Amino acid sequence: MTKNDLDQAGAPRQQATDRKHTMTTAQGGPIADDQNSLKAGARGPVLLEDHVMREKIFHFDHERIPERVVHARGYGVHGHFELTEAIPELSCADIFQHVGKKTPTFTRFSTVAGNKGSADLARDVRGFATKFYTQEGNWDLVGNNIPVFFIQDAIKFPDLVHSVKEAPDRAFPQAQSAHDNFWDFISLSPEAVHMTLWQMSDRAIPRSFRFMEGFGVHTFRLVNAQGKSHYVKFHWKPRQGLQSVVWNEALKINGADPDFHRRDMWSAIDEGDFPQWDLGIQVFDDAFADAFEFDILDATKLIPEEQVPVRIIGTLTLDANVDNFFAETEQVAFCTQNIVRGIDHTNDPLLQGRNFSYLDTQTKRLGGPNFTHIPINAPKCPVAHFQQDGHMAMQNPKGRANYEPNSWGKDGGPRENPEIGFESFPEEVNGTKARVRSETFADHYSQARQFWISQTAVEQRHIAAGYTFELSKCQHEKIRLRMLGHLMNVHDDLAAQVAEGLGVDTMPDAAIPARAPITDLPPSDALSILKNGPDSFAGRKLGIFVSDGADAATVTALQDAFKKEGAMVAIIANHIQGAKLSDGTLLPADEKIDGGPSVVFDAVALVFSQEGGTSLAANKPSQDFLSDAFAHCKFIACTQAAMPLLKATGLEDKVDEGMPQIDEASAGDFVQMCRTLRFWERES
Ligand code: HDE
Repeated sequence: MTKNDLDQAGAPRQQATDRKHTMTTAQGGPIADDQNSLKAGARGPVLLEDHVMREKIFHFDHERIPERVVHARGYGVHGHFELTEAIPELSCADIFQHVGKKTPTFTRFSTVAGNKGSADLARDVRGFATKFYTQEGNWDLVGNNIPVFFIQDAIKFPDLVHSVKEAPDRAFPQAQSAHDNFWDFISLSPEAVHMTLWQMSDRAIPRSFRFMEGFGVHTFRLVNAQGKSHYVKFHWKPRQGLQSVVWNEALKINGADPDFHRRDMWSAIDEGDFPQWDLGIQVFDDAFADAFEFDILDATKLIPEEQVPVRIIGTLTLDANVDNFFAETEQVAFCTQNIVRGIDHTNDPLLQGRNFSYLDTQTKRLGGPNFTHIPINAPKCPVAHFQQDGHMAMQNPKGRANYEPNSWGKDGGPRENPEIGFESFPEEVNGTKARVRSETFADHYSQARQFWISQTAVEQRHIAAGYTFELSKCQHEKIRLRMLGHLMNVHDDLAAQVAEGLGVDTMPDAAIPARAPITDLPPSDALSILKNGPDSFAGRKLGIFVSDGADAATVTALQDAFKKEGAMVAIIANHIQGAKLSDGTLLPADEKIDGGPSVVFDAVALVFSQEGGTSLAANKPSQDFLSDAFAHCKFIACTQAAMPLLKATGLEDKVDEGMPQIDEASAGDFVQMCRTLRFWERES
């Protein structure tokens, strides 16, 4: 380093040697010194004249834009949608016409309640919003990972969100629903009961964005070229299969890696393991809608797949991370009213309210009406209109005409086009103007019960435990009991388990239902996570905990077998520099044991030498690693030398079939075992 590379105080300067790499001001002026402000004398006052420093700090001061009111914490990824089955008979939308057609997309996953910096594993609904840049304009499918919603009418949305977010006086709790305000509101809003069963299930703590479903939630319309309409519900089915974590694991992941979900998505895409979802449609007509037990405009209800099968018509592949988080993920502006010809809205009062809210909120967040000029929001098809000016306008009409009709002929700018222009489905509408809720929305418990009876025993236990945990965080008994009164209308077993969990001896009165629940709806396998798991370990992560002297052949065999399966493998050791294996090689570690707890892996292997195993047994993080993996029903492969650690953790007599002995020869068997993801038998 020459003297020229250091500033007066000895700090290193990195200097450009050509114009291309030269740092400039926002006005493009090259900057000579980015280390020091302009002063009157070396120890003198800083001068107001310093335009370089002032501009830099001014811009920094304005870096923040309002975070989203809900769904503030999110993660966006580029991709494309490919049509695998054309549906011109149902919709004239451009993207649905030709098999093989690829449409670029941008998808943002999110939690709902937490602020922008909150932890990923909050118990919460996940947003699943996709912008399709179609040739006939942008279509935004702004959905969630749960197919129903808490409320039926948009006018209640601010109340719902206020109740779940931090209380105005104390500004906590944030990013969680386990508190009085939330359950107070919910227990006074019976329409929300069905959604809370989903929210208390492991659906609300997904293992990864890659392993969850997505749903458009509302009933939409598909309209074909002849103007014929069908109703439709949209589904995203992950090709990776469904998977969630367990609650105790979620709590610990939030501490170990609050960025768990975004890191997972980033790493998978970075490594070329592109997640895929099939787009499915449930299509039905007025006859079905009239015969269906519930109102198809009620967003607190779903249509069981057994009643209307999901037809797969295309695949979404997420294949590129963003270049800049702010420019893309933060500035992307999803709007439910962004629809294209061939897709239309219905009268779902929640959807109608959303169609106002999203445009309104983008104007506030992004500062003006020209947010469609930002590249991530700009359509990738021709855009022509007479909208002009406003904050940060990038594209204004050219030429003299900025109105229509005009008599300037070809120079007169764009004209309407009835041939390809958007047409609303001409639904007949009449009625008395009134603030009412349709009586067909009055059933609040039947589908909640159907959801409950569709779950495996493991999942039912988790749901009851979810309610127990959350309601135990409510300090007011009346709220706990009021909620219990609703659960009694869902299912006796659920109510009994939660009552036991809360320590309630005398059951409260059941809530009075607005309409008597239907108690004989059949179970639906599609509603269970565990019945829809993957059949491989691909996309999952194995943690191999190695000690010094560990058998190199076993480690290599595990690495090879799991990589062949399409899984990720991480090495954990007592030191981040790595462990010296039996063959004398140094295997670098991805994590030091203290920072690589088993909760961030799907399965683990303990590959120790005799000496290494004895010394690690006394180490608290190693004990936690094993005892958590055991408690969370993970598959745990152990070398014989892991016995001292099992002993230290109190597990020596509890070794079960989910804890096989591992050596070079059995690595393949361990992969096979891990395909079922967890050894649930341990839990029961
Ligand atoms: Fe949203 N919702 N929402 N929502 N929502 C927003 O829009 C709103 C609802 C959903 O990654 C906001 O840009 C109202 C249902 C997702 O950028 C806001 C109502 C579903 C995202 C808004 C609902 C959703 C949002 C906040 C009741 C599932 C994140 C910032 C009528 C189908 C999109 C923003 C992203 C975001 C309003 C209900 C999904 C305030 C009024 C139901 C995935 O406009």
